[in-house]
Amino acid sequence: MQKIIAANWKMYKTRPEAAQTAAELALALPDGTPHGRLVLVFPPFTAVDAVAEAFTGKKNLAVGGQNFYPAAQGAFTGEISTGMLNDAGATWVLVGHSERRHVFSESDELIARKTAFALAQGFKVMLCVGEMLHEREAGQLRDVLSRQLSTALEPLPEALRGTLAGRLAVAYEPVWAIGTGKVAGPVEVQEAHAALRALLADMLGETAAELPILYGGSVKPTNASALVGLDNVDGLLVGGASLEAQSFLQIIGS
Ligand code: G2H
Repeated sequence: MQKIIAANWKMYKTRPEAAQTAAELALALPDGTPHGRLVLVFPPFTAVDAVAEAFTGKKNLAVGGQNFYPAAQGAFTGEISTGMLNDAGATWVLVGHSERRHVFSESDELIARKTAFALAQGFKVMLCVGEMLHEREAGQLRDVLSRQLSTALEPLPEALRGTLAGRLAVAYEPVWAIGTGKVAGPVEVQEAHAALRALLADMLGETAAELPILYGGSVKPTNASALVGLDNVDGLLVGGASLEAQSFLQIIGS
């Protein structure tokens, strides 16, 4: 399975700043990526086209949208459609990021609609899941992951389920480790990733083995190698440490 190293630029970078960082990444990766990894960048909407342009013709570099509304078009002020993201050059979307769940109150039900809609529109989906600190401390890790995965994946029509290999990745991001500098330890990460793999197998059968499960939450150049070397860790989703090209390149090569 191809490992994925993804950058979530959140609400950082103007269009020129994003274009500059994307150009630095493209220049540093002229003949593909280390170990044939897929490198994804999720810029702010205003920079999706600029990053896509910088990545044109580059092997294993792709662009995604951080958010969208699950309708073709309509009176949804402030929202963006998958068609618009497609126009701008995006091929992936993030769904269920903890900041969408907790800052913008996105429900499991909306996340399920977004997952099905994006897949039906031909997008590749990175579905983010993860527990809050009080849930982990209450021993609810598996229940939370199970609820988040099953509400998003079980309603998928049979026709879509057969197409998920190469089109669905899961990112495990423990909420207590996001942007806090706290990284989940190897035992905690392996426990969660093994649980996710087993839950995916229950829901999707053999396809589960083909779905990358990424770790996200305070990934840095100094901890990336250890994280990506763990069982069932098939890549990394990186926020703060992806904003500088050199730092992200170190993580890509880790
Ligand atoms: C988690 C992560 C990227 P950071 O949100 O999605 O951000 O690496 O800054 O914790």
